[in-house]
Amino acid sequence: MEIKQDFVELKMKESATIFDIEKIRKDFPILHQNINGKPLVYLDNAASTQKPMSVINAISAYYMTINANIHRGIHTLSEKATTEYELTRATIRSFVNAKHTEEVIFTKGTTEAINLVAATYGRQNVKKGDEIIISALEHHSNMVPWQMLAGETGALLKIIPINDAGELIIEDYKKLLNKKTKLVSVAHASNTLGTINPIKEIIGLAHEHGAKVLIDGAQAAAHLIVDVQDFDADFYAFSSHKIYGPTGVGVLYGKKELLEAMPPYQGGGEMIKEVTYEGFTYNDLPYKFEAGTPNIADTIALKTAIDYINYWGKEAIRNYEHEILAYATRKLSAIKGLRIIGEAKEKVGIISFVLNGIHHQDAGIILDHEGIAVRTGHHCTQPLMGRYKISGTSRASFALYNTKEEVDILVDGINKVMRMFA
Ligand code: 7TS
Repeated sequence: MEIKQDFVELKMKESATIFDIEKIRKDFPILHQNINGKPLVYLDNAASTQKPMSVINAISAYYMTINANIHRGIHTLSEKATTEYELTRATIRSFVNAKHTEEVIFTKGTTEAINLVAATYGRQNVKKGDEIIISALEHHSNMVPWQMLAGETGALLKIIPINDAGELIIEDYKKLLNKKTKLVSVAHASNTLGTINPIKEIIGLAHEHGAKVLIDGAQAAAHLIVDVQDFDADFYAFSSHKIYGPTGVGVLYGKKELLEAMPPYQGGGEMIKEVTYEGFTYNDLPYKFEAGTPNIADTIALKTAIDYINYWGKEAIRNYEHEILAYATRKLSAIKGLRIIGEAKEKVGIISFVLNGIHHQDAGIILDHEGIAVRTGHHCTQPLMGRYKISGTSRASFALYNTKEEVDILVDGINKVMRMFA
């Protein structure tokens, strides 16, 4: 409650004064430590973000005060846990602007959310000769489930190509669409290139052909405004651990009429209405898709993570991260022998780069010696590496707590790598 009041007051002021980077950094205890004798510079946020103290506290508060199984017990603790758990669902409804709370399904993460759609909607609706469209920049999580479905059903998987900057070629996408297209599944933002895809246009075009669209929002949910009704997305998936929340929780948004028509994903407790020795009937949404005891503590703490994002405001976060991205792009571009992979006009705070004649793994190890955490490798986008004829990249990815000073440390680190291999 206090935070909400603060937020309203802060909202009145200009965004520069709202976005208090000193205070934000203090909220993340993990940032204040030395790694290999150097202050930690954490630039692997696309893999997983760090957690503010409020989220860490929410997890222990749950176990210390209300731990009990949900939706089952009549006793007080069970009721309290259920209320808190369902409060996260309601918070997510508003976070993504879904029309109905029961359109929010909890999963383990983005990966499970996509697999759920492929295994239920996919198996029910995709037949031999049908077509599924994904893009060239998808994470393996938004590629392999569709390859599996295509293999199982005899459907054809088509790929939207990208230009050298890493942007989807929409004219080519239009040519891939036809009345056999059943599903289109693309990332809101690329984890390797940072490209923000024009998802509203992509969805609109698919709908003209009667196809449904899943948006993989793993790299967008913490950084961009998500409005599933405005996008007209049929499905939207994201992971808690990439939006300052705990690991082990994800979200699948789906349009109510689609979710209602889909068969359940897994069988077990909670997803049933009635069971006899002969069979069962499904429970209502959203429980139909939530068999078994879920990750209660972390789901409850996810609400705190969303409160944290809302406190600072998505727009302020986007503006700040954009400034860091622009600064880092300028600084890294000036390094001789460094090539940025992914130069789309619209990007989230992700910069992949290769260094002339230096393996990304060697670069990563030396940067780690300097206390700098970057991700190296193919970033679960192996086909995309093939598209650029490289084996991998080093990737710096930014979150709301990163600073220009940290970018300067990264630049010094890269210069050191270059000197060592000169
Ligand atoms: N989709 C995208 C676009 C992603 O970036 C990731 C994870 C996933 C799906 C899978 O999410 P999960 O939470 O289910 O694992 N991306 C990364 C990354 O870029 N580095 O580590 C994980």
